[in-house]
Order: sequence, then structure tokens, then C-alpha cells
Amino acid sequence: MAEVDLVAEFPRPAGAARWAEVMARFAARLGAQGRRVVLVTSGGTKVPLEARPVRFLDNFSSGRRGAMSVEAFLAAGYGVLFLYRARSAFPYAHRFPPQTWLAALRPAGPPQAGLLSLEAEEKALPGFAAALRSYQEAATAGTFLAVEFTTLADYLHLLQAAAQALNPLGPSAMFYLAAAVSDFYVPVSEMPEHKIQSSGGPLQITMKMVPKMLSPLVKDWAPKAFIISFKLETDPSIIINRARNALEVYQHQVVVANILESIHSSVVIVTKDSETKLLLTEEEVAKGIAIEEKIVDNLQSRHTAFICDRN
Ligand code: 9Z3
Repeated sequence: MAEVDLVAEFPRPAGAARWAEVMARFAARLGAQGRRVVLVTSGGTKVPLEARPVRFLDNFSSGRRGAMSVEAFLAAGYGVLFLYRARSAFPYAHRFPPQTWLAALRPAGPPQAGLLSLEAEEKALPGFAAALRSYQEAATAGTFLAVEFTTLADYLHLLQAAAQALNPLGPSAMFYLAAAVSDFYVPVSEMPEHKIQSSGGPLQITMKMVPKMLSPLVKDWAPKAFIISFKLETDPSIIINRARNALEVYQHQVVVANILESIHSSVVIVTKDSETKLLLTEEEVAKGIAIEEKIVDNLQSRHTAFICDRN
């Protein structure tokens, strides 16, 4: 698809216009403070197979990469726009699934003057108070905005709106595209309206290629921004070439290359003229250090150099 006509191919989600305004205001406010702002996309997209969908195509992404990276960007002083798959990992909260706090927290007496007191053994919820503090600090400072998507169509429209919101920040805007976006979809015009019947026998579906949004993002939507895409493969022998190929085709700044079986312990940061392997040692894992801290640290330095260069 040469020209991407999002509206014609993908139904615009309800609320997209309102989110576009909220994102533009968020970016403008942080830009006026002289803050860098990063868009972190996270989680997998859901692709309906029927017009009144019962079945979907989805993928493995848990959103952990995105959630952990948001924490590291906030700690580094960035404003963060988090475009994430509904019910995937959420910054700070993902460390504490309900079964941990449901068992650990208990009411500490009846509410007094509208204040509910809860208590827990410190050991039962390690890091819980620190996570609450970090989240609430970002919320109070107004440096974090979370926007949900579920389907591929939601994602595409919100990505475009986010890019347009960040465009006025020029090189101070970073795009960190960690979401696992479907490569395939069924156009609305070709979808069966009702649930596909199994009485029809084995199912064959032809899916179209999803247009690569990196192309209009780099060329038109936010041409001055610092743009990082992620490349995922299962075959280590092809990953670096695939990453280099993406840099050549889209002309953006960085590809973070990862292999499915080691996504949370090792990545390679690939640029036009460098390859930097980031690895977690066993001691770092034992200390609770996450690979995202290293990725964000590395990219932050590159972003500084990029901004200096553009100015
Ligand atoms: C990634 O490669 C992310 O690192 C993961 C993170 C999705 C592997 P989790 O959410 O996993 O922590 O479970 N994201 C991009 C994957 C992708 O589909 N990239 C496209 C490709 O490889 C390029 S846009 O072709």
C-alpha cells in the first residue's frame, strides 16, 4: 500500500478524536517545560476475523518490555506517553499480580473520616510501597499518560494521533515502538458478518498485509523525532540483517533486535554504523536489574547526541 489511507481501511475507534486532543495537550505542556517526551508502544494487537467478532488473531506479547521501559524513562526524567494493549503489563502494577496483594493486604480497622487503612507484612509485598510512590510521583508531576488500545485499528489510529501530538517537539521527542503489531489483517469489506461456522469444514483465510506505519511516521508524521523500532525474530542467524534492512528501508535511527527465547536477557542495539550487545549477567538478574534499564540508559545517551547534532 503506497499511500496509507487509515480511515478507509481501518475503522476509527470511538474516542480517537478526544484522545488526540488529550495527547496533544500532554505533549505541549511537557514540551513547554523543556522536557523530552517518549512514546512507548506496548503489547500485541488483536485482529478480528469477523465483523461481529467472536474470533481474533493475536500474539504472544505480554507488554512487559513496554511497562519496564516506562519505569526507566520516568526515572530518567522523560515525559512518557504509554500506548498499550488493554490488560497487558502496566508500569509498576505488573510486578504485583492480584493474587499477591489480595493475600497480603488486610484492612487495619474500620475506615476513619473517609480514610481506608490497609496493612501488610513488609516481606509479603517487597517493593510495593516504592512502586506506589514512583507511580504517584509521576501522576502528581503529570509526566505520565496512558492510552489503551485493543484492536489493530485502535492501535493504528492512536499511533498516528500520538505522532502528530509529539511532532511539534522536534528532536526532543522519542518513539520507542515495542508493541508487537500484527503484519496481517482481514479488511472490513472482506469479513463475514457473522461467526464463521465450523460446519463449513476446515478454515482457510486470506489476510492482507498491514501497511508499515514506520514509513509515514518517519517521513511525514514526526520527521524530526528520534525513532526506535524493535525487530523480533526466532532465528538468530537472520536478526542483524533484518534489523539493518529495516534501518535502510525506513531511514530511522535505531533498531533494537531481539530473539524470542532471550527477549528479557539480551538485545542488540543496531544503528547505521554500530552494533551494541546488551546482556544481563546472573548477578544483575539476582539484584533485580532489568534489561530495559540498560536499553533505556543506552538510548538516552544516543538521544542526547541526536539532539545536540540537530541543534
Ligand atoms: C519487540 O520486539 C518486543 O521486544 C517484544 C517484547 C514484543 C518481544 P513482551 O511484550 O515482548 O515483553 O512480552 N517488539 C516488536 C515486535 C515486532 O513485531 N516488530 C516488527 C518486526 O519484527 C517490526 S515493527 O517485524
